[in-house]
Amino acid sequence: MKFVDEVTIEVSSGNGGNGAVAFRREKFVPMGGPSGGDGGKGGDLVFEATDDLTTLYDLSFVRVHKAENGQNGQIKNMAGANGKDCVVKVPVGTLVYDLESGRLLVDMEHKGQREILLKGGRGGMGNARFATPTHRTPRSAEKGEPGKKLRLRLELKLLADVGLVGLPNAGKSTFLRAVSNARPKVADYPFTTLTPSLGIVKPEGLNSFCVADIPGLIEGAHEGTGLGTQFLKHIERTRILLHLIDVSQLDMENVTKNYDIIMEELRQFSEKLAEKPVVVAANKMDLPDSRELFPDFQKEMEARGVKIFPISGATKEGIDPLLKYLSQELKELKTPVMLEANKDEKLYEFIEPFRIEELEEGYWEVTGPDIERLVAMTDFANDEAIARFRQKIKRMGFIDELRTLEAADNDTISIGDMEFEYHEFFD
Ligand SMILES: Nc1nc2c(ncn2[C@@H]2O[C@H](COP(=O)(O)OP(=O)(O)OP(=O)(O)O)[C@@H](O)[C@H]2O)c(=O)[nH]1
Ligand SMILES: [Mg+2]
Repeated sequence: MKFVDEVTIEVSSGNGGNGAVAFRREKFVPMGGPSGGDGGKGGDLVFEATDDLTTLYDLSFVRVHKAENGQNGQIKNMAGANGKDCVVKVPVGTLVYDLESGRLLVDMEHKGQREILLKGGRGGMGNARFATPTHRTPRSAEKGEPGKKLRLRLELKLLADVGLVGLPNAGKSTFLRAVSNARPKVADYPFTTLTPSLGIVKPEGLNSFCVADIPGLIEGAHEGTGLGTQFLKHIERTRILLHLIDVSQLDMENVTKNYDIIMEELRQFSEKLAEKPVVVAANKMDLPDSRELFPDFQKEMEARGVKIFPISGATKEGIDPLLKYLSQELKELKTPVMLEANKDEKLYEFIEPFRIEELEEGYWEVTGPDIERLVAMTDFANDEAIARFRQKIKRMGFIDELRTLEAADNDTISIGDMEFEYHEFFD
């Protein structure tokens, strides 16, 4: 059974710290050598797949995740501290999409898988790095590289953790409504439920999990009686079966017989299903007849080594201990096999050369991560930094490209947040 749990979040990596401009102070020397340290690296934005989570429920509360910025460089050649990474934990089976383009970025398919989604900005170099034999007192440093930001859509294709089985009218849909956000139809006649539905259960302080409600089963279902077993395939990949039994209208003999009927139908359908851990919930315990019958039924089930809980989907009594038990059992069981993600789509990458486009006569827009980063990291209030900037863009082949495109002296060149006139790249 496919079920899509979805959430939109915003993530960013940390900015790199700025490089420092500083000079050594020595006795009787007013200005010693340059000693500005490098800025620290910004923290990475990392995704980690864990099987401690089975839904995206927890992620719907914290929508913004940001790694720490690197600290600025310091005097005395001290580098700024690196920013801490931000690790976003997601359930195994989470698909990470870029919200804007809709592209699949990463498929978090293995437990423990870690992916750096956004790299932190590089720290700017301090002025100590720019000293050369002919230029001993550089007065400029590099600014830190800005972190990156993305809006993501997370999609979890999961299988239900718990499958509800039982006779028609046992109260399966009522139970699902009582414990989750799902709203399946409930009515006092058999075969009310005709299609499966799923709900996410979030017991307080415990891991959330997913429960599937399917149509009721009756004797002979494996031969097609009632709605047959066509819906059992939906719970074949669940991890625990919760067998609901209405104990309000039966005597001891019939209640165990009903239990056996369902178990036999499951076995007839598949060995795999029959091998799953089964928990029994004696339902409708709010009714007096149920309370009378329960102690004997409990003994019988326990004698067979079956875990049993008295509950009422109507009044919700007894539900908390059951959910707690299921949540803990699920934590110990292996992760189910997840659905295959669409492997054809390309994974995320940040490799594009710069692109120059003449938006209108004399106005050029330049895009590309390398060149935008260079602009962001240059301190344009500083002549030395500007000189370095000019050298670098020349080496990138950027000036040649503009020349080929026949940019004119007073044309405007827009890069990132800055606008230049073409001649400024030279004089
Ligand atoms: N008193 C009492 N009635 C309940 C309880 N749970 C369910 N019922 C009633 O039992 C009837 C059947 O409930 P459903 O939840 O539709 O049962 P179901 O197992 O989903 O039935 P199908 O979908 O037909 O297989 C409804 O009239 C419910 O109101 C309970 O805990 N106590
Ligand atoms: Mg139902």
